[in-house]
Amino acid sequence: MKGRVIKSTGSWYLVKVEANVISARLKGKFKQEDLKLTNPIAVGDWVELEKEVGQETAVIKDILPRENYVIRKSTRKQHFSHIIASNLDQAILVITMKKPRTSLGFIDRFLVSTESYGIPAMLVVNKMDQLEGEEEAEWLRDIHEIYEPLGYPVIEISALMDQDLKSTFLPHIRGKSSLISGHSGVGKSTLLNALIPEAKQETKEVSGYSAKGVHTTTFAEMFFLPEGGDLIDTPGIKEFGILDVEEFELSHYFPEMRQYLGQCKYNNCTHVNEPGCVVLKKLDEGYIHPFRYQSYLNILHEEDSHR
Ligand SMILES: Nc1nc2c(ncn2[C@@H]2O[C@H](COP(=O)(O)OP(=O)(O)O)[C@@H](O)[C@H]2O)c(=O)[nH]1
Ligand SMILES: [Mg+2]
Ligand SMILES: [Zn+2]
Repeated sequence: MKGRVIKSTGSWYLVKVEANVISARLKGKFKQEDLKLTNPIAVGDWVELEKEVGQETAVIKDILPRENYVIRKSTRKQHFSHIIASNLDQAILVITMKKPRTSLGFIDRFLVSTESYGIPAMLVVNKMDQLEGEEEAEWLRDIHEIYEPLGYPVIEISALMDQDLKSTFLPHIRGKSSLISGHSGVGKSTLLNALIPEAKQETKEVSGYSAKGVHTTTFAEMFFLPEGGDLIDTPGIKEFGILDVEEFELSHYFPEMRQYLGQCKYNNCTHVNEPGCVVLKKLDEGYIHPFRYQSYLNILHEEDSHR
């Protein structure tokens, strides 16, 4: 039989097979794509399983090819990665203006990583009920002005009190498999509980100034929407890795630069200071947002230091 992994707890996996959830374990080793992985199976994987004789449990015999996946570089093993989730229709970043404030740089890293996996992304601004003052309004305006023209939807919600969650947010997630991420404290668990009462996720008050790191769980878990589709929560996961790229390829993951690629004088142009660079020209002309270009440079230099 075939099923989809909804939770991994180390050696046991919960697998949804039609309307049932079955505990399953792995037997044997699987050949994995080209990746060096610290975990063989991830939430979202479709697997082939077999009931164990005389038991409620099952054995996972095979993993079906992954349509896509999101990884994090392993902190323990060099050149190894940890698969966070797979077979996603989209990735949702929940962001907030304050408590905690999500920086544009963090948003850009998220979007570059989802671009590198080929997964569509959207931004959900939560805690709209707390937005006040001109500086905050400006942050929100920037978010809309920068990201919407690039093709990333931006929607505004108040997970804690939104009566309209079902009309504003649900249409974006119904029938899809969506990964939810964002800093700790932005309201991911609150949002899950509002949409899926059975999720019963623990929510944590954000206390103090930099309370970004209070984690309750560290395993990704899939929850099913009553209206169809699922949400995958990634508690404790700060950010994803970017798939390995050469320097001159990073701009492929910036939609506003992608359209000019191949037009620079040098075909391995990194758009930093090369003569005849079309990206730099478009930046000057105002077609590329300076904040985005700054993020591009930051990521270029960070990735460089990892080499
Ligand atoms: N004012 C306000 N507070 C919210 C909203 N959504 C979540 N919170 C609060 O923010 C805190 C962190 O929420 P939680 O769901 O635990 O965040 P998570 O770490 O992303 O899962 C909790 O105290 C929530 O009650 C919202 O829309 N408005
Ligand atoms: Mg949470
Ligand atoms: Zn260039």
